[in-house]
Amino acid sequence: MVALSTKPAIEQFPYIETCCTTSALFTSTSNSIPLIDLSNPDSKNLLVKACEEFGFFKVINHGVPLESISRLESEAIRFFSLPFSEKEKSGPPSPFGYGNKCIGRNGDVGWVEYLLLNTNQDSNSSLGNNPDQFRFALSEYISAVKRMACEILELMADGLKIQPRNVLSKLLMDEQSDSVFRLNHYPPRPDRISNLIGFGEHTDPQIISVLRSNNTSGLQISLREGSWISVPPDEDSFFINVGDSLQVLTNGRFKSVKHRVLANSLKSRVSMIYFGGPPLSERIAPLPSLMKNPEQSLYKEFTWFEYKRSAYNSRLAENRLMHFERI
Ligand code: GA4
Repeated sequence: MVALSTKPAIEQFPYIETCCTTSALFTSTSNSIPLIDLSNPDSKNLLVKACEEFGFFKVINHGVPLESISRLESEAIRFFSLPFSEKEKSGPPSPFGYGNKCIGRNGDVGWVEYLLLNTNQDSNSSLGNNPDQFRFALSEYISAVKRMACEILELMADGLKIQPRNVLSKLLMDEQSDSVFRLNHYPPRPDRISNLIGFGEHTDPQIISVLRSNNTSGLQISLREGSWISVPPDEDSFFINVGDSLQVLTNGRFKSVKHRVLANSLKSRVSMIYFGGPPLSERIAPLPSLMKNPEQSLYKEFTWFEYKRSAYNSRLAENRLMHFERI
């Protein structure tokens, strides 16, 4: 049994409003979430379409070995099952480490506990009682998922007909790539509470996010017109999000997807997410091959460092790109 610490009190947690369009909130539209088979020769075009329409899709035939997925999931479950006093030794997240209920540093809370890790540096923080085994599982999984993310970014470049095909993937391959890894545990919701928010609505600031979860539901994505759709869980597949930086790199052609997690289940949800980011000094601007002239850029000039600093100073639900749009 995994216990969360006692504060903040349950009354302080955000809920979703169910007064108006409950059916729209919970309509199961599994058919409409794009499914991309990476072994399909047409996947490059399907990827582009999915990124333009949803900023989100599900991937099969991804090449990530199932053993590395289940090895890391077991390590994550082992870690989250430790007594709170043990897990606390890996926190607080500043920004890396163990966090419980508090997300970021600006007052956001959710029914979640998590571990945030830097993918490029060996963290000094303690990682439970078998840290070497945990670190091995992490590095094996992150390498495989990063490879898949790069393959997807190269297929996107092919689909967009831009050269060289590693124009996006090189940002993740760079030794200085500022990528992050997150393990989330959403404990079952308390009996008396429904519609509890696990992780509030937001877009991811990075280029691309690769998510895998166990078979517990909770993830929802927002469609352009503002309704939310539930994403049926699938532990054998990966879900890919377009991040804010990819929206800018494609001059708004790809949409970074707003998403959230409801801790609405009686089962625990465990998710693992790789957030592929560029080096801090990288200039984030529309790729020249996607514009006729620089005047067409929808965004002001900025580096990833500047965007990240602004993101970390914001609340989760804020529209962070707004401050970087050209008027
Ligand atoms: C969202 C994507 C990643 O989970 C994350 C999050 C980060 C955090 O948990 O510390 C942020 C959030 C995320 C965006 C706005 C800021 C920063 C919480 C928050 C309120 C690790 C990231 O890079 O940005």
